[in-house]
Formats: sequence, C-alpha cells, structure tokens
Amino acid sequence: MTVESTAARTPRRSTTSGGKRASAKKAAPKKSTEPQLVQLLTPEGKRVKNAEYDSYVAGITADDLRALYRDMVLTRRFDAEATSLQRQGELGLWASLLGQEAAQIGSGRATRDDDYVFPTYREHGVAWCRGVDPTNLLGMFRGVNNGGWDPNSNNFHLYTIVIGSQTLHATGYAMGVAKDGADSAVIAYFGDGASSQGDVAEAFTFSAVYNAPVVFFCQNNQWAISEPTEKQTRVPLYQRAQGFGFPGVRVDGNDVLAVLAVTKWALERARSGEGPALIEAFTYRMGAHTTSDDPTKYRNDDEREAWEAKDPILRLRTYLESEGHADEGFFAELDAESEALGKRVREVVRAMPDPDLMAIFENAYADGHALVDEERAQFAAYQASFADEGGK
Ligand SMILES: Cc1ncc(C[n+]2csc(CCOP(=O)(O)OP(=O)(O)O)c2C)c(N)n1
Repeated sequence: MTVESTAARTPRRSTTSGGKRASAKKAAPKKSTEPQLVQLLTPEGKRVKNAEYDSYVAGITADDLRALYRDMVLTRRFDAEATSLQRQGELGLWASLLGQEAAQIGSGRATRDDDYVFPTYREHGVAWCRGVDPTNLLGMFRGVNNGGWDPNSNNFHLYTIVIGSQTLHATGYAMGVAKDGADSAVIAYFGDGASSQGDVAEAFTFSAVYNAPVVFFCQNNQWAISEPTEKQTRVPLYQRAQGFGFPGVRVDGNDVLAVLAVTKWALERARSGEGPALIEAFTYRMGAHTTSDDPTKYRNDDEREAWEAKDPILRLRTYLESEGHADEGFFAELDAESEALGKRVREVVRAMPDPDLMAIFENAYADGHALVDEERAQFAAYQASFADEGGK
C-alpha cells in the first residue's frame, strides 16, 4: 500500500498466551513512519509496474510521452533563459525550477481546464501546462507589473510569495466549488519549508472538515533556502495527512509518469466528493533558491551530483529511446524549438515597457476604495512636485 489509511491505528500489543511479552527476537513491526515512494520510471529509464497507479496512465500513447518530454525540455530552456536574463540585469530576481520539471509537468498535465491552480512562485512548468505564456511570468521579476496574467483566463492564480498562504486560498476556493455543486477540483502548490507554516495546518484542517475538493501538492525539494527538510519535520511529510484525516502519498517527483498518475488519482477523488489529499513530490532543487542565493554556502556537491543521476528529463529520454518512441529527428526539432523559445523570451523581456507609476493603485479593490483614492491623489501630487523643478 502506498496510500496511508486514514483510520486511526490501534496499537497492537504483542503478547504470548500467558500474557507475557513476546520474545524480543521477533521481527519488529513495520514502523508507520517508514517512507514509501510511488515510482513508474526508474532513474535508469525502466518502466516498473505499480498495481495502484498504473491504471491512471494506462492509455498513455507514444505521442503523449513525447509531449511530456517536450514540455519538460521547453520549460527547462525557458528557466535557463530567465536565469541568464537576471544575470544580465534584465530581471531583478529569478526563482529557478531546475530539477523540478517532472513534478510540475506531471501534476500540471493531470489538471483539467476547469480545475483551479494556486501556485507559489516557482511553478513555471505548471504555468506552461495551464497555457500561460512564459513571457507573462517575467514582468513581476523585472519589476514592471504585479503579476502579469489574468488568473481567471487559465484558472491559474497569480504567484504567491507569502509562504503557504495560497493553501488557505485554495481551500476556501475549493469549499466554494463544492457549494456550487461543480465537479472540478483545486490544486495548491507549496514547498517543504511552507509545510511548517500555520496557514498550511489550518488549510489541512478546514479542507478535511469541509471535505473540500483540494489537492495539496508539496514539492519537497529538500531545501527551504538554507534549511534542510529535517528541520521542518520528524516524519516524512506525506504522513502528516493521516493526522488530519485524509490520505497522503509520496511520489518520485523526478518521474513524470508517476507524478501524472498520482495527481490524476488525487484530482479524480477530489472531484468525486472524496475530499482532500496530500501529495509529496520527492525531488531536488538543483539550482539556487533564487538568483540572490548561493547554495555552495550550505550544501555540498555530492548531494547535487547524486540527484543529477535522477534527472527527470534524462530518464524519460532514455525510456523514449529504448522503446523506439522518439528518433533523432524529434530531438533535433525540439532543440530548434528550444532555441526559438529562448530568443523570443529575450526579445519580449527587453521590450517590456516601464510601467505607469500610477498603475500601482489599480486592482487593489474591484470597485475602488476611498483610502486608495486618497493615496493615489497624494502620490500624484508628489510626482507633480518634481515638475516644478523641471522634472528633475
Ligand atoms: C510567510 C513568509 N515567511 C518567510 C518568507 C521568506 N521565504 C521566502 S522563500 C522561503 C523558503 C521557502 O521554502 P519552501 O517552502 O521549501 O519552497 P522552495 O522555495 O524550496 O520551493 C522563505 C522562508 C516568505 N516569503 N513568507
């Protein structure tokens, strides 16, 4: 079993017929804290069977597999371009997803158009799956807008920097979906560090009690800036769900097929009224936390090298090649497409206009607010005061 039972475990006392404790030589009972991992593709690119989750990817075709590969490659290319643009001074900051492509593409492709997604600030791959143009993700990181896309156009909420808060937004939204009688689901992304936030515990409690159709998708990338996961939890994160009364699953976050299958399972049960689930995608942040961080200060190269061997893109490529699902022509075409994407991103970012300074007052309230009007007037007067000095 990979899904933790939600029923409370009755501690079984091991006794002999005479009421004495059984011999200490007997095998110790399996600890409930022992981590399990759902995997369908090994790091070597071999397909392994899984009785519980195979059915969720049973109909997958060679075309679908190539499409997943393409998604991951283009997302990585876009991410590399954004990192370079930050280094060239074109962006103020960038949070790279390097290494987390399978977790994001697998889960993003499991969502339906009518599902609603609440990301954190690193979900560039999920945004891609939702149809948000990658260049729209960059305005906020360049400092020229406060978001860059209309959340309701793709059911993809704006990036949220306040760690964990979006799990509550997602829960409230999911409670609304249930009240509307809709059969769609909600998915909230967050990190291992965010799991320590009170907001996340509150979201778990409310979603369980109200049986809200929400999937909590935790990308455990092992680090919360410089804090390792062992500083966040004494048990594997997915096991926390049990205490709140819903199932939790740990999936190999570098295995796009397994992530797709597990997320489909969780979204389907949410849509059919079975309530929340927690997915812990076990993965690794290959790059820095953001471009302002230097990971060499707090982690060693061995760890990174060990995770490099589990690269999500390489393992799917090996599988595609070994099954004869993709030829050299496919990879060459994709290389060209990647380069074209990088070029487009560069051009669009450099051409982004500086914002009208008054735009900061827009979108604070749907119908406006007297206080915001006052602040807008004050700021306009402040700006006008420079005009007296010849605009200097
Ligand atoms: C409420 C809050 N506290 C602190 C921060 C500063 N902060 C930004 S990112 C981060 C670490 C988040 O780590 P994790 O949740 O594991 O996500 P990751 O960045 O690894 O994807 C912190 C503490 C914040 N943005 N919001």
